[in-house]
Amino acid sequence: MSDVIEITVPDIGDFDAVEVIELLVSVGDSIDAEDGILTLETDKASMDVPSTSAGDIVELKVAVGDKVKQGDVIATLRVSADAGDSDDSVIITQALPEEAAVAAPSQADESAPQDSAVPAAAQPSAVTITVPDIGDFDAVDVIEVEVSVGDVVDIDDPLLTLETDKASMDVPSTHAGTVTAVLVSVGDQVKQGAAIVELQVSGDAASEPVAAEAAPAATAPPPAQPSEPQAAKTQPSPPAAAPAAPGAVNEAGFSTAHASPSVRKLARELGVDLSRVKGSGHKQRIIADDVKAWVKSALSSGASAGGGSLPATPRVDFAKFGQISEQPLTRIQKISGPRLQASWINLPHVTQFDLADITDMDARRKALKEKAASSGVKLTPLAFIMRAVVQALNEYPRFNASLNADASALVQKHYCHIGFAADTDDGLVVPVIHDADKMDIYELARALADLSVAARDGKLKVNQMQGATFTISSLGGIGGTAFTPIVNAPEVAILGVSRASMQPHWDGEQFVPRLMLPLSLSYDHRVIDGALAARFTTYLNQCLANVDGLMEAIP
Ligand code: CAO
Repeated sequence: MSDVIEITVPDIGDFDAVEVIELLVSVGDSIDAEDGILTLETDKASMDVPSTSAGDIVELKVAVGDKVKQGDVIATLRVSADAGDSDDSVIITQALPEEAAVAAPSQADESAPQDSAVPAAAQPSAVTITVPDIGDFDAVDVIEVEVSVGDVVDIDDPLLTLETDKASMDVPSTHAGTVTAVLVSVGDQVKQGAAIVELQVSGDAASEPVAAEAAPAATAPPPAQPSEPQAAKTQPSPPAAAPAAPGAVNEAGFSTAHASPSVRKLARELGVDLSRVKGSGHKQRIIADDVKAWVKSALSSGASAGGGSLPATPRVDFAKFGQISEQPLTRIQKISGPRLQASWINLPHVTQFDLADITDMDARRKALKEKAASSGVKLTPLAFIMRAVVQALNEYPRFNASLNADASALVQKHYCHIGFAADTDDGLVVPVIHDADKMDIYELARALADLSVAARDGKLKVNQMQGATFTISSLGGIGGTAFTPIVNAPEVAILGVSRASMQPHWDGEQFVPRLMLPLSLSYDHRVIDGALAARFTTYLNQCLANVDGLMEAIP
């Protein structure tokens, strides 16, 4: 047996609408008495509201931006029966069964006798909907809450939308019922198992949950960085690190940083990611001087590197020169833009151009095309190119690697997952063909077609956009003779493919027509030297020219 207690706002003086500026805990967190639950801010001060007891957070009743006053319930906490604290600011409301998945009954149910003779299944009961399996993410942003208290929902109705750096997905309801509590707000971060909504459902429905699967709401952008919380864990301590750009704060790390509200406020004002600051106070508490020292050192290291913030492009009032209209960027474009920019700024890019003779390859493709089509496979040059790329990556594994978080070591990947840029109405996405090295031409062609359709229909699953080790961007179906693709960081190279054209080739005695494929290999010069890049494209050309080698069965 355990008690659930309510934590309320204590006496905070003569304020009756104080803003919640930070949540310091999440549902499921185990906390000690006196641990901060949230930070409030008036126009004069900010303050942490501590927990009155040790226990596990069952529910957060407020979100950042809410206004609260003395006595408002901010969270519920499950405490062991003997740990309950009878402090004035907490009220013990009810005992809960041990099953965490079943939520506390709503206020209206509290009068119901606990030992009622009616079988439990026939009574309305409360069900807590949790975040289903969403892949390897442990801090996913809630970007939309689609229900409110009082709404009636059916099974599979979307409750909220989550967004990772690669995709957004709806979390559907596993039960039909009436929403009695919404436990998350836009801007919260959640992980698998986090409680998000409480429903009042009929007894029968409560016992038959439907397995929920997060459904992609839209497809996602190309350059994929490692997930931020992971990257943050391995970030070196300052002062070596550069200052975090505004918006680059690791919120999860920030909220758990050991710092007082005033220091947090200072850090937010200065755009300092507290998760990267080392505390010099008692028990490594971060004090104001640590934040200031971090800023100073970050600025000076930026200055000595000739860096500092980037110069801004000119702001122009376009309307001064004629009529204008504005079209908002799509969600995918808003996500992919900063990623592309980050790669462009952080990676020293070089592009190696080459021309591959694909005359024989294309003749073979055309010969096989109809037969392949009769089995439902559209055989485009890209499947052959992908097979050749796999062979080249096998020969030059440095292209199938990434730098680690502090760029001190090369992480060699012993798997081969090839991403390919796909053009969709909403922007560029990069589906990933996993274990491409284990596929023959036909399997690659089928995977390409299936993933392209899913990308254009906005139906790519999260794992279909993760884990690429190398990316191909083909504009061959459209045109052009060369381009400079941006590396899909943290990968170290990307192959751009332009449209093949028949060109005169001198065979030593005469000009002969050959079908030539333009290749543009962009690479991260920190990892790959120009000579290696030229060897890679030369080898790739040989693979493309050796059509029998491309068609060989995969061992
Ligand atoms: N040279 C000549 N013809 C080519 C070719 C090449 N390099 N690549 C493809 N083609 C031909 C195909 O054979 C096909 O012709 P048929 O219909 O007569 O057989 C036609 O062009 C169209 O091909 P496709 O584009 O439908 O298929 P694909 O497998 O080549 O490409 C995909 C699939 C998803 C990569 C492509 O559709 C796409 O979205 N490309 C755009 C990628 C992009 O935007 N990159 C830029 C990123 S950087 O900003």
